[in-house]
Amino acid sequence: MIKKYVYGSPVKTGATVMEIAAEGGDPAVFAVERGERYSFSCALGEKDRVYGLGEQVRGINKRGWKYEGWNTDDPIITEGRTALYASHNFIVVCGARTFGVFFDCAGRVQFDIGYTRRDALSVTTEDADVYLIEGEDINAIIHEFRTLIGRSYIPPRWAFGYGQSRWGYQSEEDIMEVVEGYANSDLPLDMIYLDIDYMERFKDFTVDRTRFPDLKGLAARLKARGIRLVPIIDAAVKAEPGYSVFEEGVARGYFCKDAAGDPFIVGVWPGDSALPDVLNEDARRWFGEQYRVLLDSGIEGFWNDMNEPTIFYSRRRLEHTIDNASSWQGKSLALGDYNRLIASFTGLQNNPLDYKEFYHETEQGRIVHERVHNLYGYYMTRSAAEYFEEYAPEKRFLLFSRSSYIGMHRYGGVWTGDNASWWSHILLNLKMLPSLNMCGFLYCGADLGGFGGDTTEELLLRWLALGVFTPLMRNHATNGSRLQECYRFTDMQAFRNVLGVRYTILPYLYSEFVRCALRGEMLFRPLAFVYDDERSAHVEDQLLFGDSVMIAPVYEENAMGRYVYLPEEMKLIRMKGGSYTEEILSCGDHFIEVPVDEVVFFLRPGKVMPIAAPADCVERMDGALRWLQFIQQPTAYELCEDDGISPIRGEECLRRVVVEPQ
Ligand code: MIG
Repeated sequence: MIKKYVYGSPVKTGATVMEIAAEGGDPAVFAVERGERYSFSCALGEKDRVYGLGEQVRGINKRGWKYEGWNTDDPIITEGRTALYASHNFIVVCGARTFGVFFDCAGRVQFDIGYTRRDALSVTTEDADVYLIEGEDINAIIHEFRTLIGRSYIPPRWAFGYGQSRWGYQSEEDIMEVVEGYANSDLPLDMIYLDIDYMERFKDFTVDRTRFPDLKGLAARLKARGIRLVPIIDAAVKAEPGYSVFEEGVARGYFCKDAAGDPFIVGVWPGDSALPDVLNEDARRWFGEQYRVLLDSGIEGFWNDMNEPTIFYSRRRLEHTIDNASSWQGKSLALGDYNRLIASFTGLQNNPLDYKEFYHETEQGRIVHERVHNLYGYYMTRSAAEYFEEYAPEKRFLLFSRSSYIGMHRYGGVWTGDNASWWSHILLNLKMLPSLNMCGFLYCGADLGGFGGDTTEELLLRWLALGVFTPLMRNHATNGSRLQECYRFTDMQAFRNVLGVRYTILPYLYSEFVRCALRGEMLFRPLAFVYDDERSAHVEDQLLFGDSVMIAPVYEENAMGRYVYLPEEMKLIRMKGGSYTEEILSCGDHFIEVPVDEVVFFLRPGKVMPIAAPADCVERMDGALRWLQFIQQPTAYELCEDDGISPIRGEECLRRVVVEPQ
């Protein structure tokens, strides 16, 4: 049951798809205070757990820390952070009383979940629609919430293959080197990503002709080999006379404007740039249409970046800062002055004051950016998705974004931004999966191998052994870091084994994904959502993956394996490429040895899992199925059978197959 409460006059965010009449009064679970902000608080019982918040730091159980809904580009992702690239303001309090609550507010939202006081929860918002969701148990509540926010995005089937990316591929030669590197080492590849270097001086929707003389030809040649090129699009458009996207946007008034009505100029990769006003319907349509030049070149997938939106500096603040700095010329600086001078420059990036200085022209009137900050990535991505639908209504496209807000899950997926080649980030990747799923984001993944810093062969292999389960499986790294394409390392057979598992389990991954999207279920669930025992309630490093499988990846360096808790008897599967061994393990704790060239997972009793033979790309899989099973009687499985490309409209694509015990 969902109840809606309205505080102030909130901006309509587009998060939900159901009209619900507002209740009077306040949600009974909270004490509500009205001041400059609204504050919602309640007690937390000793055993209460709190789930949700989608893309965030820390645990699956969010209790014990303070978090913020405020989309932020900051590539140092540590435990001390309170906000990442996305705001997913949905939580479920689970315990003596179990309820879900969604704070639909596009401005800053603060969550204090047992931080100030271990026994109290408090959330503060600006004007907001607040949805209280009650149900039989946590799964029912989440299902109800997913109905409220609408069906999740389903990418084409090829987007479930393995992809290689790197910031630094400069030219067609670089791309071909990667493609051949994978082919020569007999490693699979479905996607290769183009980062900002393919553009002409970082101008969106342009291609550098000297380094990529024939993008269309390249895309076609790669596609013939089963590989898709997936270019990046940045939020801001270079402010350059003669550049048609900029000139047209200015002429039509489609960029965000300052108080005087001029385009608000920010510095990002191309230098001075303007931000398309994606919250304005006409501007959004226009920005989406710009993707056409790349679609016409045969491109079928995109990743949208810098859409928090990131501001390295605003023109105005930079000028002011430079003036201020020059006023120190020839003077002696005391340490305090020196520190302030430095801070005036480092503080230019994503300065909160800049977000107060530009406006959106929306159907709901002119709105200062700060109030709708968290919607920018959502609407940038929506602009592309809505245009794709118009461009080729009979086709699904790959689309994912760095920044997001709930509601965007209907239009695209997410990657979780600039992680690092740290062991702790494998675990962080795992912990984010169920919370993202709760908020509707099913197509998601982290930069495998780590974005920042230098990876190692072992770290990459272990991370891939988690990545084989995540819908978006992409190896990506930053400029200047150690090269981390799989073929750069020594033990090729190990990489073949691990990547091969992805293709082997693909029929299962795809079927589970589509079913979860169609029915508003979670692909990754914490053990606590399925098992009632006290131990399961606290497991933070294992997950249910679909309905049949439990995963427990290794996330420590030089580990021989790891302890795994089995809440029930399960069948241990050790998989290398297309081959596997099985062993039944009893309920309880087990030390599982896991060599780096192997992927392990656990099949639940009464369950089956469709698998295939590995191939070098999704399109070349032969379609023959095998079944892993741990059953005593004939068991039904809902297999997704479609062409992998056409839009999925309903459950017709799911076919019930009965598997006989063997
Ligand atoms: O300021 O396009 O998160 O994946 O490689 C950095 C360059 C901009 C940030 C993205 C990352 C991408 C990088 N981008």
